[in-house]
Formats: sequence, C-alpha cells, structure tokens
Amino acid sequence: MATAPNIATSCPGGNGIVTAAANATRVQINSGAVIPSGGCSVEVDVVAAEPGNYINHIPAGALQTNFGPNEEPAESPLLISTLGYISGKVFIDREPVPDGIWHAGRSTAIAGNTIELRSGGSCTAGTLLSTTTTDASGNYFFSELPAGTYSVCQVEQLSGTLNSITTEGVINPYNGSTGTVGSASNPDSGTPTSQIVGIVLNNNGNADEVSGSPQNNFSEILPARISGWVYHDRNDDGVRDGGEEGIPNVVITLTGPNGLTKTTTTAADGSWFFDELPPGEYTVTETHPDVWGDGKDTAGSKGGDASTVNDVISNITLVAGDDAINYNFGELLSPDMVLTASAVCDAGVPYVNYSVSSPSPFGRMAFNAAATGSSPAFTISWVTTGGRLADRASNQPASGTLVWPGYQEDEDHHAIAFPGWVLEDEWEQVSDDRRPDMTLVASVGGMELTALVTYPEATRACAAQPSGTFTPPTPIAAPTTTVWGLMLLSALLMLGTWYQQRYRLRIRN
Ligand SMILES: [Ca+2]
Ligand SMILES: [Ca+2]
Ligand SMILES: [Ca+2]
Ligand SMILES: [Ca+2]
Repeated sequence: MATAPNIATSCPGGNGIVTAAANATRVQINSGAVIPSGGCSVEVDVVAAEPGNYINHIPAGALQTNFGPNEEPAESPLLISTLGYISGKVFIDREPVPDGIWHAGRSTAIAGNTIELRSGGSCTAGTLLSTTTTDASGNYFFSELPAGTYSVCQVEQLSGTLNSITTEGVINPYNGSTGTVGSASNPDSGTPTSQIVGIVLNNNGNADEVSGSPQNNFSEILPARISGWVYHDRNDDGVRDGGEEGIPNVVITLTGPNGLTKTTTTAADGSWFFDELPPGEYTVTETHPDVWGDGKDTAGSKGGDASTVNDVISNITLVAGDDAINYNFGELLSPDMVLTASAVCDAGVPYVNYSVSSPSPFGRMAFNAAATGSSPAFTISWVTTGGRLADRASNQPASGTLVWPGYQEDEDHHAIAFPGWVLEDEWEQVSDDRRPDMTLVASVGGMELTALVTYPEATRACAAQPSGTFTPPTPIAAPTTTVWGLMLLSALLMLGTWYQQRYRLRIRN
C-alpha cells in the first residue's frame, strides 16, 4: 500500500468503510458494511520495492465476507517501472468557488475523455506519441516514458461542461532524477480545449531511472444559466401574475466576470435567457421599451440587487450549475398615451380617423420614436364585439384614416361592398359582426391601446355627412371580377344624392 493511501470506493458508506493503512498488505471493508447486489469496488494505490510486472491475485476463497468467501479468483495487473510517467485526472469541480482540486464525494469523474501525449512543449506543434482515454475514475496515465519534454493535451471539452482550472502536476523524482512541471492553460483558440505543456522528465544518469509527473489535472464545471421576463405588470406589484402578458423584442444585456458581455432580446412571450455561463457575479440590464411606462424590477431565485438602479439587477452571484430564474422587469401602460378614434362617412364611404397621442414629455418621446422613421411602428387591428379579428394593418403611423373593414370599391372608386349589406338584385341588409360597433386596437412595442368605434350610419352608404375636412387614404384594390349591373349601380351612384335616395333599402329579418 502506498503511503497515505488514496482510497476510493463505490460501496455504500463511502471511503470511511474501508481500512487501508500505509505499507499494509491488506485492505478491509469494515464489519457491518453492506455490499449491494452486483457488487461494488474498492481502489487503492499500491507500491512495490522492485520494478517489474506484477499480477495481484486473489485466489478463490481468500476474500472473506459475512455471506461467505469469493467463489471465483480475481486478478489485477500491476506494472512497477522506474521509467517516467505522466498522469492526472479529468473531473467536474462542483465547489461553489471552483478550486480545480478533486474532492472525493463532491467532484464527479469524467470517464472516456481523450487525452493526447505529445513530444516537446506544444500541443499544436508536438508529435503525437500516444492517445488514451480516462478510466471510470477519470484517471489517465502515460507510462514507460524515457527522459524528455512532453505535453498532455485535452482534445475535447465534454459536452455540457465549461473549462475550469487546469493544473500542472508535480515531479516525483526517482533516485535523484529531476524534472520541471508543465505549464497549464485553457487556450483561447480552444484547440486543444486544455493543455499542460512542457513537462520535463529527466533521468538520473541512468536511462532507466526517470522522474514521473502525477496530478496533471483537468477540471471542468457545469455552466450556469439565468433567465427572466419582461412583462406587463397590470397591477404594478412587481410579481408576474397569471394574465400578465410578456413584452417581446426588449433588449437585455448581461455583464459578468472577465469582461463578459452578452445581449439578447425577449421572445414573443417576453422571456429571455443566457446560458453557458461561467461562475461569477453578474448584472442584468434592461433597455427600457420606450412606449411603456416603467414598472418594478425583481431579482430572481439566486438573489441580487434590483433596487439601486432602475432597470438594472446587479450583484447576482452564480455558481457552477446554477439555474437562476425569474429576473423580471415589469412595465406599465404608459399612463399618458391615449388612442382616440371616431367614425366618419365621406362620399358614402365609412372611415375611422384614429390618433395615438400623448401630452407628456415621456409619452411624446415614446410616441415619436414609434411614429417616425422609415417604418412607422403602429399596428391597427379591428376586433368585433364578439372578439373576432376582422382586419389588421401593420406599419401604420401614429394617426391616420382607415376604411371600415368590409367596404370595397372597384377601380373607379365606386362602392361594391359594404359591411352588413349584400347585393341581390337590390342591396339587402344582413347581420354582420363588423357592425355596429368594433374595437380599434393600436399596438406598439407590445402595448395595446383600445377604443370603441361605432359604424357611422346604419345605412350602407352612411348617408349622413360629417362636418370638417378630411383626406381619404389610398383606395383599396378593387375585386378582379366586374359585374355589369354593379358598374351601372356605381355609375348611378356618381349622379349623387338624388339617386341614392331612390334606392329602396330592405331590412331582412
Ligand atoms: Ca478542460
Ligand atoms: Ca403583477
Ligand atoms: Ca423598465
Ligand atoms: Ca424598472
């Protein structure tokens, strides 16, 4: 047994159930321990006085347990060499502050990770001498090395982990041989993901007696994640309650350790996240969406300071593997943004004039930001009293005029359809959810303003003329099919009010 034996066991109860003393020749699992079905393993370091190839042999019957002796013999090979070696471990460091040190019971071994041994002091320039993979305990081992300079190179990062501390090993001399520890790093290029280069193993004048270098360790960490929402805090309590919708397209910036800066925008549901984060202290900053009134900000599951600076949540400490949620920015309807809308009739055509406005400086700024530029930002929707979306126009200015949905003209701007009227030999009124009332919804930056508007007149031609001046919008494209009777009707309509009064309008039940 090696001095200060390095014990590891998968048996229930952990390392404490194993007795293995320095220089002893015997390992014991203490009385009272339970061996699970399928067995468990005990690992210890062993030493030998003379170099050579040994087979550790446990004959049948030599292993005594309360349930009887082992029925089959067991063998484990052991090579004792005075040539050089380089070894180490690959593992997940789960300490709150990662230290790159293997902690039995807390760290997790990474098995099957590929490690290359290259000649000289570079993982990119050195000749590949050997490749191995870590065993179930995360250990790798290159042995039988002559004196020389070597580098060990971790080729790939285990999926789902981030680089943490890579540690150069120590030099174990043999009979006065010397050596120099390597230089550990995680190259910025990512090729290889981690390396310990320039490990010098010297002999002592005898080519067969070379120093070794154990504990060249690669530690990794689980990344952290942080997420939250930007939402309409309808009751202004700083809590994202049911029915409080998210606000999309809001810019969120994350700053963190070592100059880390990341930016994202909220999704359609108002959510945002950053992942693959190293441990450290973070700050989340919201770029406040102009058209909204500002609401309360709240730190989430891993704490932080949401009260010192508006729209900033700072002092968020993330440790490896953390999933920090609910870092939320609540917003309010801009109190001084209003939508006004009124229905008008002009030359027999039903229109709505709408306007989004604001008397206050903040509101005007928001309003101007949305209303100007190459693509005005307002979306105007028509919603029936039954909740049906009847029409929608995007990229509209903050004020304008829209034709009532259901009205249509031909290419000569003659009316060929009205909401609630059908032409069957003569115009007949039918039920239509686009009349008499509709809700006009102006949407901008995720905020919705609404106004109820009433069809200007119950007649198809909305005959009562409004007062004031009015500029009609660009005509709507006419249907492709032209009906002769319809054209005649249109021609008659052009003759004016006198003809309009001649049409009999029949109300159908
Ligand atoms: Ca690594
Ligand atoms: Ca709320
Ligand atoms: Ca805000
Ligand atoms: Ca705020």
